[in-house]
Amino acid sequence: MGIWNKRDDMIVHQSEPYNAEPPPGALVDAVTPLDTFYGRNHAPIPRLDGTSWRLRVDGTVDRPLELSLDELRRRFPERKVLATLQCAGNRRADLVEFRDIPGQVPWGPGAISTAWWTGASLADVLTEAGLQAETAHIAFIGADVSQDADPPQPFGASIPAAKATSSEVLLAWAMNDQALPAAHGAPLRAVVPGYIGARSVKWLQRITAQTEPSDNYFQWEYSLLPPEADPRKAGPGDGITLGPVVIHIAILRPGKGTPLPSGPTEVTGVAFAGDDRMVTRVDVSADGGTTWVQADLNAPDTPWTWQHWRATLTLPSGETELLARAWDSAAAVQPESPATVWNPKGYANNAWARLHVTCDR
Ligand SMILES: Nc1nc2c(c(=O)[nH]1)N[C@H]1C(S)=C(S)[C@@H](COP(=O)(O)O)O[C@H]1N2
Ligand SMILES: [Mo]
Repeated sequence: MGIWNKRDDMIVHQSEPYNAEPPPGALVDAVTPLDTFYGRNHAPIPRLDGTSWRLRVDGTVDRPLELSLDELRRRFPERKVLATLQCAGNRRADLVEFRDIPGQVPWGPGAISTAWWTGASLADVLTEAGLQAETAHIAFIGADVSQDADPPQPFGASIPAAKATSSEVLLAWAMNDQALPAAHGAPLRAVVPGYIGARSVKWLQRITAQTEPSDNYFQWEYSLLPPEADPRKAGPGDGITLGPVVIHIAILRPGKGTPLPSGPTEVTGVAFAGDDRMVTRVDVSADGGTTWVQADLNAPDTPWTWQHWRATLTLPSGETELLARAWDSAAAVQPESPATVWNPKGYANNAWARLHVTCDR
C-alpha cells in the first residue's frame, strides 16, 4: 500500500503536497476504488477532528447556519450520486510536449476518477438558510492553507447559484459507501458534478452566498489564458474562468510502450462530457487518421459520469499512431492537436487522444 492508502503503482508527481494519478489501465471500471482514485492537493492534507468541526453557512441568507456533522446528517435527507471528478489539468503532459509549462503538475490521462458520493444536497442546506434574491454565486472555503497562492490562503472556489441549487451538487461525507478519506476531504467536501475538480472543495469549512464570484486565488487561477499571456502577471478577471468540463477522451488500453502483435487488438478508453451533456460518439483510427471506425460506447450511468468505449482495430506491423476522438450531445468536437489548445497554465486539454505503438509482425 502506498501513501494515503493508495495502490503501490500510483504515479506520484509530488508527495508533498500529494499529487498522484493511477496508471491509465486502472481506470477501466465504471466506479474507481478508493485506493485508485487520483489525488490533487495544493497544500498538505489537513487532519480535521470530525467532532469539533463545524460548517458555517453565511452571506446573503436569511438564516446563517452553523452545523455539526451530526446535525447535517440528521436534518437533511441523505442523497447519493455517482459522479466523475476530473482535474482541469488532466492530460497537461500532452500540452507540455508541444511547449513547456513550468511549475505545473504534468498530469497524464489519469487525473479523472468516478465514485459514489453520499451526503446532503447543497440545495437543501441553502433552502434552510434562505437564499436572498440577489444571490448569484455560492462560495466554498476549505481548511487547507496553500503556500502556492499569492498571498497564502485556504483553498476556495465558487459556482453559480443556479448550479449550486441543482439536486446533483452534494456536501459529501462518504465515498463509495466508506467514510470520506482524509485525503479526499474528511469530514466534508463539496461535490460539483460536471464541473472541473477544483470547484469540489475538500475539508469544507464555510459556504457563503454572495453577489459576485469568489475572490479566492484558486477561483481565478483555474482559468484559460490566451497563449501569449504571462501567467505570473495574470489576475482576477483575466482569461476564461473554468466551470463545466470540456469534452475529454483518453486511451486506457493498450498502455504506453506495451509490446503488441500486429493484427486485431482491442483498444479501450474513456470519454467524459461536461455539465449535463453526454458523449454521443467516439471514433478511433489505427492509421494516423486516414480511416476511422466508430467505437462501442457505454451509455452514461448518470448524466455526471464518464463513459467507457472499446473497438477492435487491426494494427499494422511496425510503427503506427492510435487516435481517438469524441463528440458530445451538443455536437461539440475535439481539436486534432494539443498545439491548438495550448495555454500558459495547461488547462482543459480536450484534443484527440494519441498513442504511439510499435507492433511485431
Ligand atoms: N480544500 C481543497 N479542495 C480541493 C483541492 C485542494 O487542494 N484543497 N484541490 C481541488 C482540485 S484542483 C481537484 S482536481 C479536486 C481533486 O479531488 P481529489 O483529490 O479528491 O481527487 O479537489 C479539489 N478540491
Ligand atoms: Mo484540479
